Amino acid sequence: MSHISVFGLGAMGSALVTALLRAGRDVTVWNRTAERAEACASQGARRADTVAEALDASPVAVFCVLDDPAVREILEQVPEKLVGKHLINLTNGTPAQSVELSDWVVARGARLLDGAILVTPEMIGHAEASILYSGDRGVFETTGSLLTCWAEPVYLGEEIRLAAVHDLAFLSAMFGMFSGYLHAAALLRSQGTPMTAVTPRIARLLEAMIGTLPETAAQIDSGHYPPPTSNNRMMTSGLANIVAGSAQQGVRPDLMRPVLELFERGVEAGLGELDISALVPLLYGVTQPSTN
Ligand code: FVH
Repeated sequence: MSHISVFGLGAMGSALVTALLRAGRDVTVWNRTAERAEACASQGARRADTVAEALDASPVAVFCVLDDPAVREILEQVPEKLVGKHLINLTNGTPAQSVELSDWVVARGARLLDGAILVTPEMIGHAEASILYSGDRGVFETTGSLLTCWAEPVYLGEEIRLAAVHDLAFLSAMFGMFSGYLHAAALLRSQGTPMTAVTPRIARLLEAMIGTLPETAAQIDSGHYPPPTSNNRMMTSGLANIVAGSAQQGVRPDLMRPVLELFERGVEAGLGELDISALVPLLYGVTQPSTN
């Protein structure tokens, strides 16, 4: 399957096309704003004027657009063209949207592999990049040689929602780090400290904390929480100081208050002498996962 059509030529879609062209693939591209296809065309991709033309061009169609409703909007233009197609959706979405899209395309005779890209566009094609996949195993197996043009392909299983759940979880870890850093920046700037001066030290602290994650993961999985060196009660006190101290510096504590509330709930639940791993059960089971 050396022919492939790519829908969506934003930062990520364009990077996917460049990697395919470098690997010698025949690539047809379509983008809602047609002018954006020019850069890919100048690299050797064939430009399709319509969704139908792009779908006709290849047995495999890749989607990398803003969100899943946009994918659906594209496909709804030509549902009759989907019969027999292998679709790969690399668009960020929710687990329910993955299930809904899969049901919709399968009912129209196509097969769907869902993907979660774990890197930024400039890392596509590099050895350390990986993309997680779930859904139709046959699509994963028959398109394997093209998936490796982009990143290490990791197949999670046939349940279509798996890639979306992993995607959102990995992004949560990333946004948690970014939001902490943004709060730190506001606090330090309130005192006139340049971020460039302190960021190397912040990065060293974060790297040290990242080193503790495998141990935290083992505790979360086993539900066994050995006595920690840094307990939740002590950290609750520190978090309360962050919230109060930020307000004193004129900094909105909005990003940190929910973290303090979680730790306070943990202490109230009798988890004060344990490690952060013991707080995870307080975060789930609030509602049943939805099935569509
Ligand atoms: N860029 C990144 O760092 C991350 C890395 C991890 C994966 N994400 C996801 O990839 C999807 C695309 O992201 P992107 O970076 O390419 O996004 P943009 O550069 O903003 O391009 C958006 C493209 O989506 C098209 N589009 C938007 N709405 C529609 C629609 N209703 N119908 C058809 N196409 C639509 C847009 O078209 P246009 O504005 O040029 O006409 C762009 O092609 C995304 O899910 C990330 O979460 C990227």
